[in-house]
Amino acid sequence: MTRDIKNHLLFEVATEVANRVGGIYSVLKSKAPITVAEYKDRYTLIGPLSYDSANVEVEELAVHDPKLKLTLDSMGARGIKYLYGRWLIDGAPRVLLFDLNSALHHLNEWKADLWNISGIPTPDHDFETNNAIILGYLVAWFLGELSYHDQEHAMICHCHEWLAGVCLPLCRKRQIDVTTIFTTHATLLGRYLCAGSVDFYNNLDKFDVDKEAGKRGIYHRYCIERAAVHSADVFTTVSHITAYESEHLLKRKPDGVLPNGLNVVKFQAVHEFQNLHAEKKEKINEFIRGHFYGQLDFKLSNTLYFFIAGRYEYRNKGADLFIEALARLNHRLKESGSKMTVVAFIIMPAATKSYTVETLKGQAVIKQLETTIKDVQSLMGKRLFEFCQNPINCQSSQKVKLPEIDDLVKPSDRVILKRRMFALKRDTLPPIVTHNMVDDANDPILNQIRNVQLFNQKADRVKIIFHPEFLNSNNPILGLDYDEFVRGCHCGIFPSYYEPWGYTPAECTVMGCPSVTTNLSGFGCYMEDLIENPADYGIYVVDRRMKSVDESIEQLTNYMLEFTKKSRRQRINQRNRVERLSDLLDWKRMGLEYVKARALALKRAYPDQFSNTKADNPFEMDHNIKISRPLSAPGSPRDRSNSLNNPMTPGDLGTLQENNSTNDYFSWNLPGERENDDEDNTDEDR
Ligand code: G6P
Ligand code: 1S3
Repeated sequence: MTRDIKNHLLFEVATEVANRVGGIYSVLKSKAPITVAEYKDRYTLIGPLSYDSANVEVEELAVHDPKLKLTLDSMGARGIKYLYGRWLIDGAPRVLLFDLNSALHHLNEWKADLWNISGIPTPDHDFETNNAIILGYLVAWFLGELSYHDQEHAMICHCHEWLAGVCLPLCRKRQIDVTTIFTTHATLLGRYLCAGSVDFYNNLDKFDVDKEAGKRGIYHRYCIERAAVHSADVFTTVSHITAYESEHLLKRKPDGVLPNGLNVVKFQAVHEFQNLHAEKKEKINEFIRGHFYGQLDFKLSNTLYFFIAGRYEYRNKGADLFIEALARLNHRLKESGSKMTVVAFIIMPAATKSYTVETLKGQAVIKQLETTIKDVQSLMGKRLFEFCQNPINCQSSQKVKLPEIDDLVKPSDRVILKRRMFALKRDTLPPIVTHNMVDDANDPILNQIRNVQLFNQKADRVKIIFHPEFLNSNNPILGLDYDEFVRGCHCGIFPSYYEPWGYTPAECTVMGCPSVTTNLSGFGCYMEDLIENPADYGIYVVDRRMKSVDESIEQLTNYMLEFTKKSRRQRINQRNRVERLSDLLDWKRMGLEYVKARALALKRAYPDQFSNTKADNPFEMDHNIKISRPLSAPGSPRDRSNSLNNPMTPGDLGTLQENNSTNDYFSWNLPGERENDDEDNTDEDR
């Protein structure tokens, strides 16, 4: 059958559509503007309907397209409930959310079918898998009906993660006329194995995958993931390192890499984001004054804020390495008599009961002191005014009397000031953790802090604050949203062991905050591939691949130590350089990889409509150019890539297995976009 491939329809399927859970939500949401710009209403995101989040994130729309209406009416007539609408985010993409409960009565029938067609077993008690099956069967039902009613357009179904992957073997088995893409954002086995204590990367080719999955009780999930991988027309992942992992654990070499981008909002002038740093740092300073009340014997102007943030996966996200390196840094700073203090924040949500009394008290006593000082200041101002305007104090130009301190600060003021200062006395050390933990004694982060004895002692040059909850601006002790907090900090430290991509250092980059990442994270590898020496641009890559654990910790310690030796001027310069890399992470650039994947999917389904020369493979490229060291007023990295015919994108570093023509399929620009608008890269040393 001949379908219109140029005006094809695109469906992206995921469980995090209009439903914030983790990284995939960020991918879909931040990518929406460029996908909608390319597809308009030919793009629809499909997922399960979560009433709580859909109520606030989705506006219902009437279904106007007659073929879509026929399809949905027919499903509706058989009891399937859904919400069709507009996701209220930038780009406002269309969404189709299925109420999984409305199809629950089909579950056993569909499980039996899945077993019959693919031999995938499904135990009763696994709620997540049950939902994945219902979603998969509903999507396959929808695509089957739609491709029957709409025989004009080609269709691409792009599924993210195993939870949204069940429809793929079904589409293949039922020979539904759609072409499919599967993207894995992490492998099931990879995540489980790394969280244990295996030497993962050196044994990737040796794992008995079925046995390992069975041992961890995830064999059925693994089967779904593997079936999705092998039935998709195009298989992709988010980084080269995860591509390598997928090849071994899922037994298919990915066709390409689709790295994650961000919606980069650039300021008109460089100094604006520098001002924001100073403004947000002052907010963190306020918190620190409260937290360290009575013991603030270090200068805030000589204090650096480091942080790690993310899901609480102690080993996978590198919290273990971070704490050990902080202990070594503390030792070195003390030994060298450094005047710098490092406050290290750990922002990882864990089960908690409430804020600790000591944490709340710290903020309260400092606020009281501040209020009292403001009151006394105002009284002193009035008294000073009265004193100066009184003619007795200025009888002639030779006889001018200026006020003594006692004329301005009265005994009652002294009493209240003394009371406030007494309230600042404390016998205890400033707390390590801001909350009462549900399981304090067994918490891995707290136990590691106990091991290395970083207890916020006076002599310590490294202080630790563990905030086991994500930040938000309504937080009573540290009232900042996460992005404001990042802007106020000096360096993000993300020494992950398992990190298919890693949004945290990427977010730091677009906000002009230097960061530490690793060569086991997709982001770190991407930066190493693209930039000759990422450290020059404030991206420090810890080698966790070729070095022993001890050597990696040493490298991280040295990076942090070097950072503490930088002057303010050097830190300002470095922030400018980091921020200049944000174009590399913009979806306007990263989105090209998605375009290539879709081109390949169409080509595999409709080969006759594409040319077939090797040079035309969209994931292959002739040039491999690295961004060189920054000059004191360097051009934007974009300058280099713009000199090429095609801008270099991450997939260009990989190889694909099949020929495809970039010219066949992608040549698009966002409306009103200029190619060459570098203007703000000149004032580094101002
Ligand atoms: C920004 C501000 C400067 C401030 C600096 C502090 O660049 O524009 O006015 O001096 O931040 O930087 P620091 O690294 O010491 O926090
Ligand atoms: C995954 O989420 P995670 O933090 O469990 O997907 C993210 C989006 O692709 C990715 O950035 C991250 O590395 C993966 O690990």
